[in-house]
Amino acid sequence: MKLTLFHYWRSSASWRTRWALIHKGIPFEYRAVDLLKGENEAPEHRARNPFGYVPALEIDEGGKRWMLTESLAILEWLEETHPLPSLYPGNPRTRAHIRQLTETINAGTQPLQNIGVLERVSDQEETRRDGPGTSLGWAWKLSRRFPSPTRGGTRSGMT
Ligand SMILES: N[C@@H](CCC(=O)N[C@@H](CS)C(=O)NCC(=O)O)C(=O)O
Repeated sequence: MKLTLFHYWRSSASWRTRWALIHKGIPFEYRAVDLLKGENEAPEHRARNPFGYVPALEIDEGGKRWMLTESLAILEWLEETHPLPSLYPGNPRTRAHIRQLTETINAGTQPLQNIGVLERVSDQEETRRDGPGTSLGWAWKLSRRFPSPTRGGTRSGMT
């Protein structure tokens, strides 16, 4: 089996897949997709992932190639195909907390920092231009715009 990871060095979603591959000692090739140059919008990357996101893992099983996207799906596939060393130490309660944290980051925080989101929603020219460099500050502001059922209807859950 040959694995090729399409990634970007500043991408947190890419980072967790690189970490898992290295933690498990699985050989793979890197192929950089420069998000700041818009290489993720190119047709060849859209063919790998129609959303134009990284990471994307190409899996070549004896000439039969398929793509897997979504970093958490990649982690789960790696865990099932290469169980040791596990990504999830401890007991079921500890593992549940690890999954809780990953979900908080993956679904609740990271999407607000995406270049595409920043370009569309920011009312600050600097934020639109510098995107990831100012994204945490912008994510904070954005999170305060939306009501949250868990915080008395005044803030989002991430604050
Ligand atoms: N839920 C996806 C998120 C992937 C994602 O948002 N990747 C970002 C980099 S961390 C990206 O490719 N952004 C490009 C853009 O916003 O145009 C995953 O976990 O793989």
